[in-house]
Amino acid sequence: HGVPGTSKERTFIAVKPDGVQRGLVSDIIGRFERRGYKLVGLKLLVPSKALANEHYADLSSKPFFKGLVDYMTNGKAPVVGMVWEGPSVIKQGRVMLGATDPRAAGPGTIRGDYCLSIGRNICHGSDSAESAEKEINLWFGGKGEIVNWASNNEEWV
Ligand code: FUP
Repeated sequence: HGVPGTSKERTFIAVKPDGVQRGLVSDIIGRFERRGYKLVGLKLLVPSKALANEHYADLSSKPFFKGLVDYMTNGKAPVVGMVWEGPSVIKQGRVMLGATDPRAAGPGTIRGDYCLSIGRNICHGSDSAESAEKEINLWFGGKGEIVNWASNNEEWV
């Protein structure tokens, strides 16, 4: 899924339940659209425990792991999962999200503009080519869930 280092690079971005509850889905999608990235995957779901456990497998030994998985899966609000494509989208997606701890996130970033708590930091973005590959397969592994389409904003006059 995607070719890192090219215009076909892809990353997994999610609006977490607090971001959906707060009505920030359109803002977050809009920022990626206006930047010029291409939306190639989009779904609304309450993730299963199995999905959230696998998504955060690297953090399974952390004290906040159980609370993190519960917050993602308890169904009080769903998650919006997305795959975005374009040049340097993995790195720039993280820049657009801002630091994991919102208290360190700069103004103009999603977290820097909208939140203060690390445990409710609104959004997720893959942190490397390896995690993008893993997360896209995990969240969008079904046949036809990613759409390859030709956007018209890849070359300006
Ligand atoms: P990120 O790659 O930005 O998602 O950051 P991490 O993988 O380090 O953390 C994943 C999620 O765990 C964060 F989005 C929020 C949560 N977390 C906490 O709740 N407390 C912490 O001390 C660290 C992370």
